[in-house]
Amino acid sequence: MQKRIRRVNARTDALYMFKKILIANRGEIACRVMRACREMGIGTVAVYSEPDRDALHVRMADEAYHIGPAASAESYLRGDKIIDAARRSGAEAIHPGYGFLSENAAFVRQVTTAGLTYIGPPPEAMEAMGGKIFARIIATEAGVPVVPGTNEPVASHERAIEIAKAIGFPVMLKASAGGGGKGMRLVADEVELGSALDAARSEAMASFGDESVFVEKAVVRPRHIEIQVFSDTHGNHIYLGERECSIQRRHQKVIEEAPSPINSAELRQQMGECAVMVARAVNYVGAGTVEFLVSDVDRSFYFLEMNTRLQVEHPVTELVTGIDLVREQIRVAAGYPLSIGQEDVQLRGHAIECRIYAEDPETNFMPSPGVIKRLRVPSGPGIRDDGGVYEGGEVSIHYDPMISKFCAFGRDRREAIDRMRRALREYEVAGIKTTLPFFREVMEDEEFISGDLDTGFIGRFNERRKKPEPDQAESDLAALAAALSYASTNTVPKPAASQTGISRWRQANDS
Ligand code: MV4
Repeated sequence: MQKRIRRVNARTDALYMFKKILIANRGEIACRVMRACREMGIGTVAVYSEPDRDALHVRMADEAYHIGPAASAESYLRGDKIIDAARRSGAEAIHPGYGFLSENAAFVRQVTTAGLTYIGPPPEAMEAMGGKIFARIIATEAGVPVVPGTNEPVASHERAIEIAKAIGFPVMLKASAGGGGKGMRLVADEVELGSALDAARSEAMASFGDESVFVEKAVVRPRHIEIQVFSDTHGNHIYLGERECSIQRRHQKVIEEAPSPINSAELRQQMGECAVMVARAVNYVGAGTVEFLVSDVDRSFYFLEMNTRLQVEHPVTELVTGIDLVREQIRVAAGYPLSIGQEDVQLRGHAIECRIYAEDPETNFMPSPGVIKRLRVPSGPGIRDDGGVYEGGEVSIHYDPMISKFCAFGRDRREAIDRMRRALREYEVAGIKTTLPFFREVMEDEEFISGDLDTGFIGRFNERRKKPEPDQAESDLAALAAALSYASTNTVPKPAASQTGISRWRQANDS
């Protein structure tokens, strides 16, 4: 029986609370973290690159420090500059947000060596979950189901054929150092296996500098369902329900919801307890997400990976549990026990999130940077907009072109969809193209409304819209056109020699 968690109220507990936190990020997540700090009476420090000088997160912060030029490698990825800003500002803790340095164990060690508190998991937990094969081994040893396959890389065609025959086709080849689908190949039979293995290994080497590839049994028509876990420094580990994240485009989540439409209390408990076993196995601390593949055939589920950071889509979990995950992150980092126990977690209603981007759905989602000439964000019951922009502000071509994560909450999925439809019609952004029209169409789509989702949804939806994804070369040309048209009407700093608009955009979108 998990020991009862001592409930503490931040205002009465003798434990210390930070007075000032530096947010080592930008955009909507930096603004989101600052809102939690504000509610807790904690001072906020922003860091910004040159193009972000007038960004919303800089305006919101109590103080802001310039950390470098546009290139992330010279700014938001420069741990030394971020720590220097923390020292100069007197910040006692650093919140990494997501992306950038949020899963960089070396940065965590730099922060703690500098005498600061890192708001996130210990570096050892990050490292344990960073490698796909090692994560599989840990999950297996924790008694969590993983997809049948190998726990060591396969190097020869013969070995790959031997394994594939043992587990049965179709199989999935995956890069050990990879993620986000890079270096992944679905193989239907023995004839394709040799060439697929060569292709997967060369892509893995090109993407990650590590050509090792392992083999798994392919889960047919999988759903991507992930469990939010939370652990503190007192040995408490809980799960906060699941998120359905099967609607993805090029392995980037587009729409997320909580709970999953397959919403089974039994499946939730089974997956939640498995997720907690993984967290416990790596002595996790803080907010984490354990991803699973769920077979739409028999609801069997398999551990995919664990993300050792706060996720983009955390708002849908907050909406159905009523828990502020960033507030819990800050409290746990300051040494407080979790403010709730597993028996206190109750899910209520249904939440849907749309990731609204400055991209043009009519040109295969090419970036559409520029000045936001008009911005009207809807409100009303059950609406939440986690935005990082403002009217008159600019969406930079240098970073992920997210406008906001737009959520609708209802007593059930039907009400959440109705609310999202109404609100998306009211949402106005002028001066740049956005993915709003795409989401308005999805909310009318019968397959989406049915809730019978799997990772193939976007492909089928585009077919229905008669907008199949053109080949990469065509979309590269469109990206170049978008970048050039933007450059012709705006002063665009010369991109770093190593980066072009296309590769920057692709890095942001294909990671
Ligand atoms: C799989 C799979 C089917 N079977 N593994 C995609 C990236 C990485 N998260 C793992 N992925 C997959 N792994 C096996 N054994 C199908 C996918 C997959 C996928 C998974 C989750 C969300 C979207 C996806 C899109 C395509 C393929």
